[in-house]
Amino acid sequence: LPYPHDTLAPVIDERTMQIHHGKHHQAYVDNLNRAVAASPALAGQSLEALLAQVSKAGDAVRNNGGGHWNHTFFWESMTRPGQGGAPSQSLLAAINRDFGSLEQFKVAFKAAGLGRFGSGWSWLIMLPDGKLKVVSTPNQDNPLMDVVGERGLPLLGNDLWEHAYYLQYQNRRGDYLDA
Ligand code: MN3
Repeated sequence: LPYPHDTLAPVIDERTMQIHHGKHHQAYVDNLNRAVAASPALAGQSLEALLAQVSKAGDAVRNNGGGHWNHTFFWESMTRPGQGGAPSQSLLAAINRDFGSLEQFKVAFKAAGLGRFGSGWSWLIMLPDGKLKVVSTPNQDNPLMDVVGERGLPLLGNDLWEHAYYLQYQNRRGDYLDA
């Protein structure tokens, strides 16, 4: 974790971070290592290479490789409340072009999070043609995988699993997404 467990409070509380990073994310890492150790053909590849052809790698790599990539990206995307900056000029220009405004992007991103039934992730991705789009994936799938409907480069991702917010927000996923 690139910061102490209490860094994201009060948006994400310390206890959630301890369990989420120390237990959930750790389990994805441990299970991915087990899957790769059991299948020599998978060894020596980057995680991104595995995910790009995850349909051939099996469910253990899909679920746990996705889990490891998604959480690493999620931790690195966040910082202390109040210290996050505005989008860079080029990103903001692309957001304005494709969503109308930053506010309209936020509405779309929240709607994707609320619309995901069960567990999964919401994403802002860049499509191969450079256009930005909001999508959501089930479970630990992500837009780098060859099993998802719409592939693209993730620019932002949000964890929609209850373990990401339940201690602090209980059933109020919308409040978590707003925060
Ligand atoms: Mn999680």
